[in-house]
Order: sequence, then structure tokens, then C-alpha cells
Amino acid sequence: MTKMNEWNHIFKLDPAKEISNEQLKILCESGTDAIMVGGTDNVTWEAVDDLLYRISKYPVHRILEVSTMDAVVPGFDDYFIPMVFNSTEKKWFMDMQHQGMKKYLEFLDHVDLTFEGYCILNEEAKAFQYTNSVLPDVEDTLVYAYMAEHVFHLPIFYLEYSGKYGEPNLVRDVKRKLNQTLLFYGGGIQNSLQAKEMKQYADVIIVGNSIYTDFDKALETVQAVSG
Ligand code: 1GP
Repeated sequence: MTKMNEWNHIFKLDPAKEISNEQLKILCESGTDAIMVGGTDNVTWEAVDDLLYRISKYPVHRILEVSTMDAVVPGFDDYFIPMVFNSTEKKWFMDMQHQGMKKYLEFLDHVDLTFEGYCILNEEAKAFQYTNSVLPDVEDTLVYAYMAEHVFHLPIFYLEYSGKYGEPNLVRDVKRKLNQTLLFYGGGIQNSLQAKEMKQYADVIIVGNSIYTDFDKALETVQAVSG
């Protein structure tokens, strides 16, 4: 398994959506650096467990991005925990995470937890609305990036445009603010060109929805940014 700072690409699977075994095999064997399981709505234990079982047939790195305490299924290689910087409610930055770790306190020495500084930039995204986020301007976003690295020393700062292709210049400017913290970009990547454009600046791009809307083009994003 390569180290996270060598990663380029992640496919994010939504446990609430259907995917065939054939497509799953192709994604897992595509050369992507990891398969991340995560979503906002209807994330159930059964659906996460089913996806974990199915992706575990392949030698791919398996990440659960935790969005609900009801579906923290054991057996993933990594657990990614979002901390939403631009939420107006502290619970999405600190309290849910605190409660979750309290629930699993006895296991914390035995699992890999990776905290992601999240900045949600699409007002239409379910996660934006669910977390009562406010849209930051460019300066706000740059300061969140600075805080992720220098105040909280987080390994990841994640520009999350879920469902919408973002602003490459903002991704570029945020990247310039980061030295140690990795920049993840996710949102609206549907083809190789978009993957390449965002990968110029982001350390890792995340491709989600287009898996379900245009599988072949989503698949091409791996080769577009690898190597
Ligand atoms: C969603 O950032 C990921 O959490 C990917 O976004 O689904 O728009 O590709 P898309």
C-alpha cells in the first residue's frame, strides 16, 4: 500500500446507491489509490457492511468516511472523520467526533483515524445543508486552510464541492497555503480533463457521483492523474 502523501486518486462509493459486482471489480482494479465509502443520506450499517464485504475481495485500500455513528462498520483499513470548518454549528466540527470517540474509546488504540478539515463549497450539496454550513469567500477559505495546517495540524484539508465542479483558481490558491497538510478536492469531476485540471493543484482528487452517471468516463479519471 502506498502512503497517503503519494496518493493521486480516490473513488468514493455511496452506500445508498447500487453498483454491480462487475463495476465494483473494475473500480477496485483500476489503479485508484483507495476506495472510500461515504455518503450523507441513508447510510446504513447493512449497506456499508455489504460494500466492505464486496470490495474486500480485491487488494485495494479501503476507507470508511464516517458520517453517522450508526454505521461504523469494523474492518476498514482507515477511518476518515470530517471536521466541518464552515459549519455554523460546533457539533459538526467537534462534538459529533467527540461523542463518536467516546463511544469507541476502548478501540481507539487499534484503529487508524484520520481527521479531515472539511470546507463545503456547494450550497446545493446535502452535506452543506445538513451541517448548516455557510459559504466562505476566498479569504475565509484560505484562512480555514491555514488553520487546518497550523492550528489543528490536520493531515488533510478537503475542498468539498460534492455534486458541482469547483473553481480551479481557488483550489490553486488553497494549495499555495498548504505545506504539510494534503489538499483533497472532490466535486463534479466527470471526465479526464476535469480530473487533470483539479489535480494540477490538489494532491488527491475524489470522484464520486460520476461513477453512477457515466461509469466509463469516471474510470478514465484514474489514468488521467496517475503516475
Ligand atoms: C463527494 O467529494 C466527493 O463527497 C465527490 O464529489 O460526487 O461530485 O464526484 P462528486
